[in-house]
Formats: sequence, C-alpha cells, structure tokens
Amino acid sequence: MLTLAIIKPDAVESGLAGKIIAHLEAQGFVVRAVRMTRLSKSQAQAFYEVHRERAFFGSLMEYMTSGPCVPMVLERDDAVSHLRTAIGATDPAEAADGTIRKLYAESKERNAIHASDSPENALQEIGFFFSGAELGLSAG
Ligand code: 3AN
Repeated sequence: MLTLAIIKPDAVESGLAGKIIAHLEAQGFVVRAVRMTRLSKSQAQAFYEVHRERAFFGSLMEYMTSGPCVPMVLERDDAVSHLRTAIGATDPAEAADGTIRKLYAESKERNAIHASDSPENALQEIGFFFSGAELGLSAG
C-alpha cells in the first residue's frame, strides 16, 4: 500500500530531510517517488483546503510556502496507519517518544512532516504531487 509524506519547510531548512528519510526506511517504508518543490500559495491553499476556515490557516499558508518541502510516496503494508504512528501527534509536545515529530518538530504548526490520514486521502494527495509515470506505473 502507498501513502504520501511531506517533509515540511522547517525540517528541510534545518537539514533534517536525510535523517527523516533514513528513519522511515529503517521502519520498513520504501521510497517510491520523491522530489523537492516549493509550494505556491494556490497549491498550498488547494492542499490544505479542508483547513480553510481554521484560525491558523493564514499562518499555515505562510509556513508551507516559506521554503522548499520534500513530498514523497512511501510503500509499506498498512502504510497509512503505520506512517501516522511513525510521525506522532500533531503537537510535538504530545507526540510519543521516538516519533518523527517528537524527535524533530519545532511546534504544533512547524511540525516537520505531513502524512495522509486515510487511504482515500493518500491516493488523492499522491496524485496532487506525482504522475503515474513518476511512480513507475506507466508501461515502457
Ligand atoms: P496532522 O498534520 O497531524 O494531520 P492536521 O491535519 O490537523 O494535523 O493539521 C494540518 C497542519 O496544520 C498541521 N500539520 C500543522 O502544521 C497545522 N496545524 C494543525 N493544528 C494547528 C494549530 N492548532 N495551530 C497551528 N497550526 C496547526
């Protein structure tokens, strides 16, 4: 099963992308596609559309467009729930020991990594960043 992760701008800026990918690979995730990109405002708004009415939306847009991020497609059995467990709670202060957010996140907003929260959203979010060809799904 596939899921989507994004190493967010705070972690990329702090030089943590390699450590986070190594952490995930050590937990059995296989990287199927990866790239570095800087989200435009309209891309960030589209990706986080579900949060548009939240008080933190404007600040979240500033943060997510502040620098490059690293979206990637990860494969593992039961990838969505295993990745959510691996990243930890939204607020690093509440995240379990050993999780990526506990280890590397700065705050509830600048929390190092995104992970899809359902198989349906995983498919949609993978399609947001990657084409079938980039996933090796096209013939020839
Ligand atoms: P998660 O990333 O754990 O699925 P969501 O989907 O509730 O959490 O929130 C999406 C993103 O919005 C978070 N990763 C974080 O960057 C930001 N965020 C969530 N809640 C807050 C909050 N109360 N204050 C500031 N930023 C927040």
